[in-house]
Amino acid sequence: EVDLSNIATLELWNKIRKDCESVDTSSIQRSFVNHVYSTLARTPYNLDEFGAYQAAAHSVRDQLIHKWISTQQHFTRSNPKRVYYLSLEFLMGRTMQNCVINMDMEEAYSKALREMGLAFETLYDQETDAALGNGGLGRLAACYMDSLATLDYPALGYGLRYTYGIFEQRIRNGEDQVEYPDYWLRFTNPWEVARVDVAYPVGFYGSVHNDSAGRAGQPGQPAARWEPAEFVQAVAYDVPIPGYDTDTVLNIRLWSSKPQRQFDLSSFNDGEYEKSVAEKQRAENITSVLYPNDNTPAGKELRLKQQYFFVCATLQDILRRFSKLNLPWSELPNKVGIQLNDTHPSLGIVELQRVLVDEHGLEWDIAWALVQRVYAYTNHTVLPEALECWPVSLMERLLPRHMRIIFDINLYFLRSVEQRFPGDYERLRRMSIIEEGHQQMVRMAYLAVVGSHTVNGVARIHSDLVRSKLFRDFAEFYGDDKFVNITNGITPRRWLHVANPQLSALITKRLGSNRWLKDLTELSRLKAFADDEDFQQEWRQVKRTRKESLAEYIQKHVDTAGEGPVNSEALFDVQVKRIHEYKRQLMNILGVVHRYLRIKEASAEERRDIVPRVFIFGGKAAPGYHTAKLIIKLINRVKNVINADPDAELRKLIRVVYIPNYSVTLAERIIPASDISEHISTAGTEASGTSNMKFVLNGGLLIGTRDGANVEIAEHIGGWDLAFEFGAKAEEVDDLRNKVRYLRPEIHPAFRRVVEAIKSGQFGDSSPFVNMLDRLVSDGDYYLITVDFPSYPEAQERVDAAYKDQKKWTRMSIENCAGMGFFSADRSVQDYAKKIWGINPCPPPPSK
Ligand code: T68
Repeated sequence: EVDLSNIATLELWNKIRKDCESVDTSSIQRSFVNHVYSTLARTPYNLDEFGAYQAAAHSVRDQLIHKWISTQQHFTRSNPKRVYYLSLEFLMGRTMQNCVINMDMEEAYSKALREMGLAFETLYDQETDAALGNGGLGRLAACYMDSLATLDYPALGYGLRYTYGIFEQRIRNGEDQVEYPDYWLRFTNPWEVARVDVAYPVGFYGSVHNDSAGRAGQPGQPAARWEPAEFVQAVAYDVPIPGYDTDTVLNIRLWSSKPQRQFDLSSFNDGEYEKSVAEKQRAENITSVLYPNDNTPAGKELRLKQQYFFVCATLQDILRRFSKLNLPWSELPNKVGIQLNDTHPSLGIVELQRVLVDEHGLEWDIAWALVQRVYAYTNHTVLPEALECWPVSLMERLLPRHMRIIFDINLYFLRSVEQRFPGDYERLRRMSIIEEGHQQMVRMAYLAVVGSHTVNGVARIHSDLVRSKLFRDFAEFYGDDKFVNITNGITPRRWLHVANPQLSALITKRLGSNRWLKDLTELSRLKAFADDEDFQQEWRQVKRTRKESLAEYIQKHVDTAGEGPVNSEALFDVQVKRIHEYKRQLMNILGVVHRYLRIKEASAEERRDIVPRVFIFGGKAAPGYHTAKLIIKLINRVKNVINADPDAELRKLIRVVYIPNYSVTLAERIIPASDISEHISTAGTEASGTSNMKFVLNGGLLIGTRDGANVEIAEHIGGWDLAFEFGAKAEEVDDLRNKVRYLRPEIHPAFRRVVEAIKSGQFGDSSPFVNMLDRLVSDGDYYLITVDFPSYPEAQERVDAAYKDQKKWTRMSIENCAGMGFFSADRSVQDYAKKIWGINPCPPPPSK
């Protein structure tokens, strides 16, 4: 222990710390040089760009950690109610640039390093993405942490520190996805702080011992003792998250699994060396890899282990913090709010009940009332196949005590339902947390609903479906108030200021300040300039610059088989997102074929009228999702044929690009370069979408269905006149599905022609695709591609027409951007804070 009783000693500490926090030029230079020598053991003579990045990163990290410690101390002293955001995914992307911008140190670093012969900005590209997420759900968690920090909320993120993030995608033979491991920690990660001092045991398997009355798990006498058969350690790694223009730095705590002991000494001494090491392997397996499925549950034992490992460690951490306050348990919901990012962490509900009842001796009902007041659940999908269910048999083996608790939760719950609806057994069957069948299953979404005080969807249309369809019986039982909407949002710092500095600067110049970065509704003032000629020109110039830069990236990094550079004068049409049947990339590529066939047969005169287009695709398919991989193959086949068409004039009018390994960092390059982006899911299937917001914020227009957040985006920008809408409405979908399935309506000739062209072998051997295409025209068109197809090319024609009038197009682009204020993640987290968490900002005291 440091002896701080002497005032002089304390003052010395404070003075030195103040020095360390200084970010004047010479302090930055000192810190940088110090890291080059003592962290990296290098010198200016052997320092490459990556080394320079590492030294700079360590120097920035030092700054971050000071503010982070101050924030955490401030929270501890102020002791507000905190919210814990539990997510199995955080899709962070890169950190350094975001960090120096949020902390307002970019210029200082730039200047300091320039004097030393280094261009700070070029070092950003050396950083590997932290890609511990699949798609929208993981990126949403990252955006929310940025906003929570910016608004000084007392929040803490919890997640898993996977050794391997989302796989790296490469395209083999110019057409097929192959997956490579993403070993992102190869060169260590400067943005985390290993907390070997923060570790908890986590148990699995084993048996449950009845209490003395021999009625463990029985109503009225539920306490029992669980004796796990296997233990691992959860070790904390902390990731500091700086807010923008504030001293608040929040924390994301990621758990890594380690063995209880390095190896089993007794087997070691018995000469069983391999066995002694195997235990270490088994433990480390738990957080080894992120499951690469989006909108489909994995159903694997290891995934369930991950989920329990996560909530068990997290709750020990949260309850340890609470216990330091010496408050009665009744205070728990006044100090702790837990947000479940989908059902993935919903075992936390059961775990908290278990800890309260079995370990702290609370009565069942008292404990359960507390649990329900602590938890809230965000639903991200209504697709039935995407809802998590676990076999009771698996749960019983891995978590025997939890399984009994779930049965009890269900029993009490169904009794209360029966009281309201006596004798309605059909209702009990529908609402049971346990699904009966040849294999009993635990419905995690129902567990999450029953164990939470509030359930939210992520866009208005989605929340309506959650209330009226997915959880209809529950809304009837609990009342509508339990089900709320919080429309998703994105952080304008990363998605405009960092990703598109050119547009950010233009907006700031025109608005006269950068206040919009903290209050995005300020953008509405741009509307006044939508027709301003000078402004329009500058606006177009930014888009041109970004398109040229993307064209350059494609030329350098995407295998274009000698096709030459893409024409950055063409209209850039982008669809980048996870590949899924409901997102209908298949419809997009069929539309591309349709356009290609039309151009092929067009006369020279007709061709003069055609707007040149570059179709840009990107996205990963879950490795086990056959149809998604087939769609990637088809896109690439079509691409290869179109781009190699012997008709050079045609090639000027249409071009297809598949950008491999779509990621946060690639999104930051691609999104600012888009003229039009595609959000074309079957109405009622995309919960929200968040890239749609990113595209529009960057002045891109939308082509889309009335689905997810598209609906609200259209409202906020001033109606569907400012975007390109087509397709069936959500209310029509059920009926259309029945029609397609049973009555087989006439298939549109244009669609038939496209399918015939593919089947004829025009895009190579068609045998891999025949099944997929035949299903569409028989009874397998679940996502209604044949139904929406005729109106899709028609909407694309409206896009072309609008693009020809560049003044009109630019006005639309400006008005689109001006309407995006509502879609800031700042607004979303404020909604959560008010409607769900009941927490207030806890800003740091002004620094002396
Ligand atoms: C997405 N969901 C929604 N899931 O599809 C999207 N799933 O509409 C929405 O905007 C976004 O969430 C944010 O609310 C996902 O991204 C997953 O990635 C996922 C991961 C594991 C298991 C299931």
